[in-house]
Amino acid sequence: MVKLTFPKEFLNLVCLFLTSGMCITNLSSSFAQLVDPKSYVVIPPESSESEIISRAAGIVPSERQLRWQRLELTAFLHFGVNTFTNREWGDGKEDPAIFNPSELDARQWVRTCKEAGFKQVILTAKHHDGFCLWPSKYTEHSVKSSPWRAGKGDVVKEVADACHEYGIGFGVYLSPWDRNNELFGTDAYNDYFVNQLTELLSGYGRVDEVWFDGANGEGPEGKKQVYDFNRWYSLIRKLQPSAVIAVMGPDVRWVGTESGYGRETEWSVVPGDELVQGKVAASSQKEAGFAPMNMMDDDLGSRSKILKAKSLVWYPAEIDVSIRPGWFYHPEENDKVKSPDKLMDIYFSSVGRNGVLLLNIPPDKRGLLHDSDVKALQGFRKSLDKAFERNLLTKAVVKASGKKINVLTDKNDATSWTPKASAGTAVIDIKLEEMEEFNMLLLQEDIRKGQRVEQFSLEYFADGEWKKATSGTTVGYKRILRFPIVRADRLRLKIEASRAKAVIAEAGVFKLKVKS
Ligand code: FUL
Repeated sequence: MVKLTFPKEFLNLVCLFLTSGMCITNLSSSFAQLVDPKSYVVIPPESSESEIISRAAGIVPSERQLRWQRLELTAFLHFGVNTFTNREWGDGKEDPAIFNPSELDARQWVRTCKEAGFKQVILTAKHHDGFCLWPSKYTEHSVKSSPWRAGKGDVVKEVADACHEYGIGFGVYLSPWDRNNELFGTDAYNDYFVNQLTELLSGYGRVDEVWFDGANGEGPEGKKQVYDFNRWYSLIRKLQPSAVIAVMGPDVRWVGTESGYGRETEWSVVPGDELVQGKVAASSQKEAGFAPMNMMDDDLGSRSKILKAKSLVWYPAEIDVSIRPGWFYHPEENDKVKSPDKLMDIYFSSVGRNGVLLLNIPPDKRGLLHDSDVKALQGFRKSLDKAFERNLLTKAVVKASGKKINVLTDKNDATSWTPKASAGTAVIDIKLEEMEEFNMLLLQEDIRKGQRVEQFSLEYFADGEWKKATSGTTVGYKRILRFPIVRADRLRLKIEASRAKAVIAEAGVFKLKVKS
């Protein structure tokens, strides 16, 4: 059973500002360093519902959050001593001699991910076992004590170089929990951790994401570690200012499940107390036996939730899931790799629900992505391209209040349409070139203006009347809805409720081939 500790300093820091009622412009520079002022607002006591809603509608992502959201597909690479012991969690007692991949090729990992459409890769530089995939100066428990490349190898460097060569983002997972290091459970461990972070963030070029998980177990003799999160965050902002800090961090929120299925209603603007890291730790994986967790509240940011909040923050959801049952490679799972159809379903339920997908593809003992995983990724890419091949709106006449709108199909999420009337509601009329069958709707808000849409629907005209094809609540960066196939040439897209004027960047209607 893993005991959890709470990062008190960060919690105190957040609480100080959340409860102080301070106006955002008065925030101290240390807090502003963590959370961009335009991504956070304190709600003055006695605010009316409409004041709170309008403040919520005005919160926008930081530049680093916007870049991250636009990636849509990111990949996780779990690799380390567990790959060689066939375990999910190592105990830190592994002999480094077991780490000896015979054909390690980080370019194959990165190329495969890139060809499948993944825009960023995150490597487990150190998992809970404490074994470092780079030759850290601060421990002997690393690749330098292994026979691999005669102790001269550096997996972090090979992956970072490959990402930079192929032009995709690079991120590191550094486990705060360390079952090898004897300092764990003492103040000196925070220095050790800072030293390791410094190596990773200054020796490998640009780093785009730093991922801290919520697991925090016991150290030697039951010692508990109080993590100095605040110091770590400041260091990351200093050394890699454009990197997002995810999960136990202020930029990216763990969605709350490892199943790959996000919420139907997913707000990126949530109460500030979602930033309190103890909450994340409490719902994180607590034992090595891997079982997908499901600890999701219904929704975090709808009116009923934000009307009670003392502050609001842009804190978007990342959805992590493994392509296999486990996070690390196990040969007996080669026939349990998720199929392209399953990956498509996950895509629709993560990227299509205002999230970023973080799909884990673990390299095998050779140091290569296994053929079963490569094939699944290739099939996924093919299905994805096919699904979005033909947007029926591209050749349609799309109008609102009698005026043509052209920006919704320009494949540019930085151009947008907004209704003239100040009310949140709007109707977009669509006339297709000819009668068509369709079963999928895609919508995108221009989140640089905030997340606003609360209710929308798509209707089609058939048998002399308007009928509902589908409806939903939130849109956010991207929303995709599948529905039973219908046939029509007239459609209308209704924005039925919005926190302020909707700002729609993209829209699409497609026919998705569904296997019978
Ligand atoms: C969890 C870890 O305990 C798992 O091993 C895995 O790394 C997952 C992504 O995060 O907290």
